[in-house]
Amino acid sequence: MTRRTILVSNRLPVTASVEDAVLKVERSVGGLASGLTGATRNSHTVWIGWAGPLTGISRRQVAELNAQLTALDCVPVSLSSREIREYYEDVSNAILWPLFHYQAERLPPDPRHWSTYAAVNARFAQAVADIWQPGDEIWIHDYQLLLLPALLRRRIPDARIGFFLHIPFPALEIFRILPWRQEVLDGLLGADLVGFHTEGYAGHFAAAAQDLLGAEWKPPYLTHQDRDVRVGAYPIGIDAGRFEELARRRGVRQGAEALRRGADVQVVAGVDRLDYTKGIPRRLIAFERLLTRHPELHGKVQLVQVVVPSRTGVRTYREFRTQVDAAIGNINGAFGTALWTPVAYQYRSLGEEELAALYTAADVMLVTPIRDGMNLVAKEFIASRVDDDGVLVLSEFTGAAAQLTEALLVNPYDVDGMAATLYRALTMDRDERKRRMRALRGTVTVQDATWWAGTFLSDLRSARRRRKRWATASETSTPEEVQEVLERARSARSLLLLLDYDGTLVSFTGRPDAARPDTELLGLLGQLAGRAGTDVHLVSGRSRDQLAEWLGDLPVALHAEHGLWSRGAGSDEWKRQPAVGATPYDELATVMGRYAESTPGSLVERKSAGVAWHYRMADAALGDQQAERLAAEMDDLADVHGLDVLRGDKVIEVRPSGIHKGLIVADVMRHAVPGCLVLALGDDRTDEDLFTALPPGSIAIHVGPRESLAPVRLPDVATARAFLRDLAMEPPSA
Ligand code: GDG
Repeated sequence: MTRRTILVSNRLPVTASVEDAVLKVERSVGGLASGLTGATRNSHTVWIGWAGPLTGISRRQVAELNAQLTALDCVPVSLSSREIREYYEDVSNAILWPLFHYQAERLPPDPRHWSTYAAVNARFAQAVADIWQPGDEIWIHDYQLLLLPALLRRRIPDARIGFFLHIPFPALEIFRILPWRQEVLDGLLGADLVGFHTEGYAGHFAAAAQDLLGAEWKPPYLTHQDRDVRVGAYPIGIDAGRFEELARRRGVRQGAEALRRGADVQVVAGVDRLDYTKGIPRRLIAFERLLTRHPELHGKVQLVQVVVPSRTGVRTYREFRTQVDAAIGNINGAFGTALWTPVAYQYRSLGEEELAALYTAADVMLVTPIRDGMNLVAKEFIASRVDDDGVLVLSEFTGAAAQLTEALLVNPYDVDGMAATLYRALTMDRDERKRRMRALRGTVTVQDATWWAGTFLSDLRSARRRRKRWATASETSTPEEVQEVLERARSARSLLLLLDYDGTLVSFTGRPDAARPDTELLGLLGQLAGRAGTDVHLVSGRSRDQLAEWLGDLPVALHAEHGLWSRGAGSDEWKRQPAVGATPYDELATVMGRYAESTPGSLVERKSAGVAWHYRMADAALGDQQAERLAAEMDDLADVHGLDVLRGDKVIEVRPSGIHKGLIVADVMRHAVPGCLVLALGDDRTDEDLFTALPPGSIAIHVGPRESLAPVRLPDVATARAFLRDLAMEPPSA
């Protein structure tokens, strides 16, 4: 089965048009689409989203559109015009967009239509759930779908869900303004991985989740309501190769020449969607100030400002256009001559060659948003500069500023400073321009779209997941609490002890076969087994042979390989749990073998119903990193073969589904004295299965510092042994 990546975004990456009554549908190329082509080579991509407004489309053409979309692996979500108005324009673009860009004063006085936003998110959840199959990963995009991760988590608890926010995540004091802040956080925390462009945004999100939900933040994981959510920075990249290729085309070079109109005029370029976040008015004032301060530049410099129409349905955007038009008119009116227009203004979308021509013609690229998630224009300009020339003036309030440190960074609110920096850019010497541009090109061509999508998906696949609900780690139990449990156990007529071995009775050693029981332990187990009315069971992940060799002479029952095999006290005969499937040994051993080779100190252990990779002896950081990767790779195999992937203490074990330590409890209880007290001791996640399966009234004791369901907690192996020694001994007579 090929893995599928299901991408979900408000808009499908298609451009549909009806020309001369003929319907045309094309998949658009862009950062996301092209990045994914590179990153998902081994998986199949399906895209879910809205196909866009298609006014004038006939009923027959709708059917045709759907057929064409299917052929492009696109699944349309249909939205009514009311839904588009309320979910897309009113909530997404008129509330979330300004607030997340720190424009709180632009919020409507009475923010409304959250219910439509939630309903549309639910519709997207339905569309995803309809096509999701086990093994598929889901990658959700952007602020229109903030509730979708949790909605999907509820429907498909096992799905791997990633979310990426393309706009900034604001600082806590701004985010708190949102009336639906709680819903947004809950919504995002349904994902396994939440990605942002910068560490700054990721930190803001983590701060909000801590402050408003009480989540716990141990980078890179946020833990809330027993779920771990990985949070990180994944700066989006562009298809740099495409812009390099465009820049080399003859038509583009000619276009650039035409724009420059000879070497005498320096071109300053601005390319933006018409949006108040892009900083156009302040940029215009800065340009005007440059002309005022430097009359020698009159006739020698031209700002080519392309403004791409955007969100024409939102009132503030229409008003904003009027403002920009007027500002440009004023500059041209004040400074222009019959031969020179200071600002060449184009309110339209350019073709890709025209855009590339402008990027290559520009002496200076002005990218000065007052806030911008990343800003791709800055990166596209750099990628187009195959001549290693041109200066980028970049606002420090863009996500790109965190990455493109060789640009001339400006504070767009400091208009004087911006004018001075623009002057510096226009007069910068060639060596400095080239040095800076080469460094910028290094970043943009390496951290491109494929790198971005690849890093995100790889982290999504290896994000930590918990299988069950875990109680939060707390302090160890008080001496009084321990004493109370001890008394209960002592006074029970019959006692059934279920004891884990490694980490509970013996401390961990580098090699698994070095944890042989010492004489003290053998004596202690013998004493416990000899205690009146007491049955002792050892429940371990180890092999039958090892348990038999080490503990086979004791009158205790043994349960090997997490309960797959059991033998009674004093018996030599192992019984296998019925109904446990086969293991694809070779496939598992081959994959683990690769990790063993690339992780010095780690080793592969083949068990009778599984394979384990141990990395206790490996370098800790490398081992943990490799373990995450291996576990993710194993998760994929697990879906195909019906296997369980167990993340133990410095071990990843894979075995057929359905084997866990809890399995033995029912069996053991069938043969136990009715009414006996069950006392279980364990230290790792595999023991949590045992604790969960215990009959009511049992005592679960957790050993060590980890989180656990067990209400009683002992700090370490020594204390656990001391507890058992106290139990084995008769209480001193008063
Ligand atoms: C959001 C975030 C984040 C522009 N004019 C023309 C044209 N464009 C293309 C550019 C660029 C894209 O539009 C604009 O991307 P930005 O990144 O600048 O801005 P947003 O649209 O606001 O995008 C932003 C981005 O998501 C990705 O995560 O960087 O921060 O706001 O690709 O080339 N393309 C053509 N003609 C034009 O006239 N063909």
